[in-house]
Formats: sequence, C-alpha cells, structure tokens
Amino acid sequence: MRQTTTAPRVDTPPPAAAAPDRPTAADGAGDDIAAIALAGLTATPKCLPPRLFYDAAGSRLFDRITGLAAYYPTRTESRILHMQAAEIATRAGRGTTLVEFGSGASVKTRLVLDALRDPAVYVPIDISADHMMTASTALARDHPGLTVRPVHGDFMQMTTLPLDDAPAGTAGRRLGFFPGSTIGNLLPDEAVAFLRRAACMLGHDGHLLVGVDLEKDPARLIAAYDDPEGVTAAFNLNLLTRLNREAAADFRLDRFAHRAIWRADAGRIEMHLESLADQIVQVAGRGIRFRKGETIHTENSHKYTPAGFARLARRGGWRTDACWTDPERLFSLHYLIQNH
Ligand code: SAH
Ligand code: AVI
Repeated sequence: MRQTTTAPRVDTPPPAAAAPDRPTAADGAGDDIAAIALAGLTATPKCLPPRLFYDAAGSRLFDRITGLAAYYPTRTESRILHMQAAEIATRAGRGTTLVEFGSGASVKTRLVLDALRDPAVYVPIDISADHMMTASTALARDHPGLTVRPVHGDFMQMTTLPLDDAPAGTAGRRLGFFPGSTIGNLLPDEAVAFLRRAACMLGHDGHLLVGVDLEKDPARLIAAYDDPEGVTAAFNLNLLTRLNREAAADFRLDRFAHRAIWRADAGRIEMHLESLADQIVQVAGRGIRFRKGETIHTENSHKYTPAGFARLARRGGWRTDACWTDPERLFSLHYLIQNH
C-alpha cells in the first residue's frame, strides 16, 4: 500500500505584490491647459505644444501608431536595441538606475532592463500620468527585484530627479534612456538645452542612450506621418477634442484636417491642423478667428544624420561612444558619454 505522509503545513505569507512607488509630481504635472491653448492660438502663426497630444486617448492613439505598417521607427528601434542589448549592458555596468524620458508604455524599456546586470531602479518620466502608471504597474510586476519610481511631469522643465532617497545599494550609474526619437520633437536648440539638463540629472558619470530617426526619402516620411488607416490624423485631431473638454473650446472636428509636410530646409516633418473654412472658435471665453486654409502647427519631428546628431550631442555636453543603425539606415541609437 502506498503511504502518504502529510508534511506539517507552514503558512508563509505570499510575497508582497511588486508595485511601483506612488508617482512624484514634478513641474508641468498640473499644466493650465486653457492658458497654454490661448497662448498658442493667439500667436502668429498659430501653434500648440506637442506634449498636449498625450491625454489618455492621445497616449492610446500613439500606441496604435507604433504598430502601423507605415510607422517604421518603433519596430526598427526595437530591432536595434535587441541586437545591441549586450553592448549596452557592458557599457552601463552593474546596478544601474535607468531613467527614461517620455516613457509612454515602457515597451522598449523591457529590452534594456532584461539586458542590464542587476538594474536597481527604474525612473519613468512622463506627462501622461495614468498611462505611465499602468505601464509602471505591469513592469514592476514583471521585475520583482526592481524599484520603480515614476515621475509625473514635463521633462523640459526638470533640473533634478527625486532620487535623493535612493534605496541602499544603488551604487551603479544613472543611465538615461530617451527612445522613440522624441528628441526630434524638440527644436535643435531645445534639444541642446535638454541634453545639458540631462547631464545634470544623470550625474557626473551618467550615460545616455538616445533613439534618433534618420533623414530618408520624403515619401517614406510622409507615409509614416499620414498613414492610410488615419490613425495619425486621429492622433492630431484628438488635440481639438482635448481642448473642447479641458479648455472650454468648441472646435468642430469636421472643420479641420490633418496635414503632414516635409520641410527640407529644416530637416523635419511638420504636423498641422488645417482649417477647412473661415470660422470663429471659442476657447476659454475668447473667440479665435481662423481663415480657410490657415493651420495650427502641432508638431515638429526632426530627422538627423548620425554625424549631425553627434554634433548636436557635443553642443549638449556629450560625445558619441557608439552609434548603431539598422541595415536600411532608417533609425539610429546613440550611446552618449559625458564630455568632461
Ligand atoms: N518612449 C515611448 C513613447 C514615445 S511617445 C516610445 O519610444 O515609444 C512620447 C512620450 O513622451 C509620450 O508618452 C508622452 O506622453 C511623453 N512626453 C511628450 N512630451 C513630454 C514632456 N514634455 N514631458 C514629459 N513627457 C512627455
Ligand atoms: C513621439 N514622437 C517621436 C513621435 C514622432 O514620430 O515624432 C510622435 C508622432 N507624431 C506622429 N506620429 C508619431
């Protein structure tokens, strides 16, 4: 007869669920959307800052863009990260604090974290709070040993990181991660100013990994920013929906159209919203007049050559330790080290 013994049961408490810290609010977390909208719409020419794209709906639309056939940057950058993960880990060293600017859904982050040796802390920084927290919660669950310390705010207004009380044992360097070519959404002088502030935030021996979209056939660029499915158009027009809700505006979306234009002289794709009629739109108690054909400039997306971006990085206090591209040279990943 088979005997079974019943081992004494020891009830061990389940391990505490890995969860991100509560988000730290930084400058820009409580933006006055009506004031920002009025400033842009009373300027000549009319413009709106691209960070306004990223309310909850805009963040979801951006995530759909990243999966579009025409939008090559996300999958190309992921491939480069996958290929170079070991090189990145060697350069970064052990016990890294990974600081991501504009972390969004933190998808590519996982490629970096999985390669790094004993990463200690992950600091996602984003203006889109709920989207960032959803991503941070999933990431913390999948990396139980990692401290996840989200920061909600505008990375263009930040000069320090809330890491003074970093967990004991985080002796590794800070590695900044700025993927997606979000740096291309800044004017070159703004990018230089950002790079200088990033050097302060990351500390004396901090490193910075930046994804940069490359110059290419304008037809390919236009297709990426005016996709046949109309997701980028919905992303652009969602700005008006956001202003209707958050800036007491009454934009009619059928009276505006998405436009994507290649500006060879500036090396950038511009996104605009074109007024399809002469009209007056109420925004925060003011009547804003639009002529037919007039546009609101909503985004710049600068494209660089590897050498051109290396020059920009040098102006920002960094030198390129490595620059990796894909076989088609669509996208580039720059590993930057401080220039001191
Ligand atoms: N890093 C992700 C997402 C890129 S989309 C990727 O590579 O796919 C740009 C991200 O930056 C969005 O999540 C947006 O909310 C955030 N963002 C844009 N401007 C910002 C700003 N000024 N400060 C903080 N986050 C910003
Ligand atoms: C976030 N950023 C780098 C994207 C880009 O390609 O400039 C935003 C975007 N705009 C339209 N499509 C995607």
